[in-house]
Amino acid sequence: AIAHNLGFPRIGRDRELKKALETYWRGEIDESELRQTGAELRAAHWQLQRDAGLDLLPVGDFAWYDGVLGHSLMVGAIPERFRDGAAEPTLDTLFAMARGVSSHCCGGPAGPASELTKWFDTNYHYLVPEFSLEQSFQLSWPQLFEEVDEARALGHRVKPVILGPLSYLWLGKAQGFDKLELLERLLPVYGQILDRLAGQGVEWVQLDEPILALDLPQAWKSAFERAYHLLQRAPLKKLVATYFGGLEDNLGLAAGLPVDGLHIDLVRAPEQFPQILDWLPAYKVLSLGVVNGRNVWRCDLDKTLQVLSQAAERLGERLWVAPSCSLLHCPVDLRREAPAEANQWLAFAVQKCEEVALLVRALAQPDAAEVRQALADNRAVLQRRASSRHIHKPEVQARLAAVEPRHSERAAPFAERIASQRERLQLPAFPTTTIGSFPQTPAIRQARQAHRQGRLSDVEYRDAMRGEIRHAVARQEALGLDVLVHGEAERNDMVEYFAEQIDGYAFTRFGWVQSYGSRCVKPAIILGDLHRPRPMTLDWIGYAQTQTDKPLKGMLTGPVTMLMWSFPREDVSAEQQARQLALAIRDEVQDLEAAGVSIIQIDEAAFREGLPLRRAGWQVYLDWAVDAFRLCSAGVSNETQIHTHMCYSEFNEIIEAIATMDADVITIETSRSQMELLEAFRAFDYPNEIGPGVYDIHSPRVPDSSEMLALLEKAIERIPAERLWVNPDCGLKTRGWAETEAALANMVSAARQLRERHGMAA
Ligand code: THG
Ligand code: ZN
Repeated sequence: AIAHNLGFPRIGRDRELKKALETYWRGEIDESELRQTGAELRAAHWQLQRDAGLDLLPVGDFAWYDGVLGHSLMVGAIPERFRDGAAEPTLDTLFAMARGVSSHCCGGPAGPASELTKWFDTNYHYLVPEFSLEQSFQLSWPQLFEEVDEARALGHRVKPVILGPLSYLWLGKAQGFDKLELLERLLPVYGQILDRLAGQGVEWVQLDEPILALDLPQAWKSAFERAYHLLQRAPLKKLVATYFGGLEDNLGLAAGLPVDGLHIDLVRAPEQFPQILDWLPAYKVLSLGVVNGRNVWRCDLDKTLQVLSQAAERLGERLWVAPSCSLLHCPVDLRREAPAEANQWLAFAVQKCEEVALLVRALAQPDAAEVRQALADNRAVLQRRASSRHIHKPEVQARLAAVEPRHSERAAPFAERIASQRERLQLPAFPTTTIGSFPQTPAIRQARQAHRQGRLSDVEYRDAMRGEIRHAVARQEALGLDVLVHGEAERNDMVEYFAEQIDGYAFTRFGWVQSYGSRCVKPAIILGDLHRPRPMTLDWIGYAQTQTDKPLKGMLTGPVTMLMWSFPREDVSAEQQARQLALAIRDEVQDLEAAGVSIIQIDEAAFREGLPLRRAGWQVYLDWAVDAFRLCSAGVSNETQIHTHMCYSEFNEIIEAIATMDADVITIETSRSQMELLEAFRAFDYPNEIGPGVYDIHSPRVPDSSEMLALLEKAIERIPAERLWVNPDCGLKTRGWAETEAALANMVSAARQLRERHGMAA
C-alpha cells in the first residue's frame, strides 16, 4: 500500500505565514521576501511529511490566503473590479480579492473584497468565487506548476492537488443564472492544467470533490459523469478525493467515474467500508481516509488495521492509506507543546502523517519489531485514556444521568413570563441594548497580556478591568441605553474565556489552525468530563451591577458554540458533551440570577454552523442542540429574562428550532439584508421578542438615525411593535470608542423617534 496525504497546514508551526503576510501588507517586507517565506514553508512541510514516512506528498495545498482563491486565479475567474486591463494577475490582485481595495489608493482597481464563507462544516473560511454570465476561464496563474518543479527539485515524489471542477463551481456564487452552465467553459482549462502537469512528469493528480458527500441535485450528479468523461483523455492518473462525509446516494456515481482512484472518508463515514469494495471497478486505486484530519486524537491503530488488512486482501497494491481529509484543519506539530500528560493522547498534523506511514508499514511487515512496539505503545496509551480519572468523572456522569425533562422547561410559558419580566424590568417600548462587547482597546489588551505574564498582579488587573467596566457602564448610561452590559474587557475569546474556567478542557500553546487568510484560532480541547468548579463571570458582572440602577445583562457563551469551536472528544457523543457544557453554564446562569442579575444572554453564534452537511441529519442535531440550550437556560424564575444572540443570518430553515429554544429575546444580524431576514420570523409567526440588528458593526461607518429608523419601520411590518428591541448587529469589540458612541447615540435617537411616532413614548 501507499501512504499519502491530502494536504498539510500551510500556516506554519509558528504561524510564519501569518506573520509574513501581515508584515507584507504593512509594507515592511517586499514580495520577494514574502515569496521566500512561502518557499521555505513548503520545503519544510514536504520534508516533515517525508520524514514522517509518507510515499506521496501533496503539492498545491499551499496558498497565500486561501486555496479556493488561488484556484480562482489559476482558472482566471477574477471579478471585473479586480482586473487591471489585460495584465496577468499578480500577488496583489490576489490580496485585493481577499481583502478589498480602497479607491483612494494608487489609482488601480478598487472594490470590496470577495465574500468569505465556511468551508463545509469546518471552521475554515474560503473566498467565494464570483461568476458572471459572460464568465470566461483561462489558465492564468502558474503557482501550481512552479511548486511542482520546486518539490521535484527537492527530490520529492509528489501528487498535485486541485479542487475539482464540480466542487469549484458549486462553491461559487452566480447572480441570476445557473452556475452549472459554466462547466463546459471551465473544463478546457482543467484539460490544460492536467496536460501541463503531465508534461512536467506528474504521474498522479488529486482532484478534490468534497461535494460528493452532499445532497446533490440530479443535474449536478449527471454533470459529474460528463465532466470526468471529458477529462478522461488527460495523460495522467486521477484520484478523486471525497471527504467530510459518506458518499451515500452518490456512492455508485463516485465509484464509477472514469478516473483511476477514489479517496473516501472512513472517519466520518466508516460504514462505507466494506460496501465500497462491491462498487469499485477492479482497475481502480482505493484510498482509505482512516486517520482523522478534523480532530487531535491519536488513531486507534489496532482497530484501523483490521479494516486496512481486509482492504489489503482485496486490493493488494491498489490500496492507499491517508488521513480522512486535508490536515489543514488540525494544528501542526505536537512536539512544539510543553510536556503534559494529555500529549500522549494527541496527534497533530506531523504525528498524523506518522500514523498513516506506520499503518502502511504494519500492513507490509506486521511482525517487524518497531511495528509491534508502536502498536503496543498505542494500545497502552489508549488503555490509560480509557481509565483516566482526568477524563471519566463519576460525579459529572451521575449529575447528567439525573437530569430530567423538566430541567429543560421554564416554569411558565412565554406569555406569562414576559408579563412578569415587564413588571420587573419597567423598560420602555423598543428597549435599546447592545450585544455585549465594547471596544477592546490597546490598553485592555496590554493589561491582559501583562497579567498573563505576571507583570500585573491579580489585584492590579482586577482594578484595571473594573475601571474599564465603570467606563463602559458610564458611557452606556450617558448614551441613554436601556439595558446595559459590562463590556467584556476581561475576555479574550468568547469560547476560550469560558473553556479556561471549565474543568475537563485542555489547551495548547501553539495549536493554531487557520480560520481565514492570516487569521487563526487556537481551539481548546475537550479532554474529559466537563464541569464548572466555581463561578466564572459573577465577580465582573456583579461588580458592573453595583455601578448602575439600570438592568444589566449577564453575558455567557452557549453550550453548542462552546462545543463547535473546540476539538471535541470522540469517546462520547456530541450530545453528551453539549449537555455537560449546558450544566456548567446552567450553574452560572443560576448564580447570576441569585446575584440579582435580571437579564442573562447566552450567545449561540455557532448554532447554525452545527447543522450536518446532509439534510437527513438535521433534525437529530437540532433536537439535541435546542435541548442543550434549554437545559442551560431553563433553571431560572419567570422574572429572569433570557436572551440569546446569533450572528449568522439564514434562519428560514431552522426557525422552528429557534422558536423551540424559547429564549425570551433573540438578537440577530439583519441590517445588511435590510431586515429581509425577519421574513422568516414573520412567516413562522415567531412568538417571542426579537432585536434585529439596526446597523452593521463590521464597518466603521456611522449610520444616521434616519437610516436606522427606516430599518425599524421595516421591522415593525414583520414583528409586532410590543416585541421589538433595538440593538446593533453584533458585538462591538472590534470597533473604536468614537464610532461606537456616535452610532449608539444615533441608535438611541432612532428608538426615541420610533416611540413618538407609534404613540409608545413613556
Ligand atoms: N472564536 C472561536 N472560534 C471562532 C470564532 C471565534 N471560529 C469562527 C469565527 N469566530 C472565526 N473568526 C475569527 C476572527 C478573528 C480571528 C480568528 C477567527 C483572529 N485571530 C487572531 C489572529 O489570528 O491574529 C488570534 C487571536 C488570539 O490571539 O487568540 O483575529 O470568535 N473560538
Ligand atoms: Zn454576532
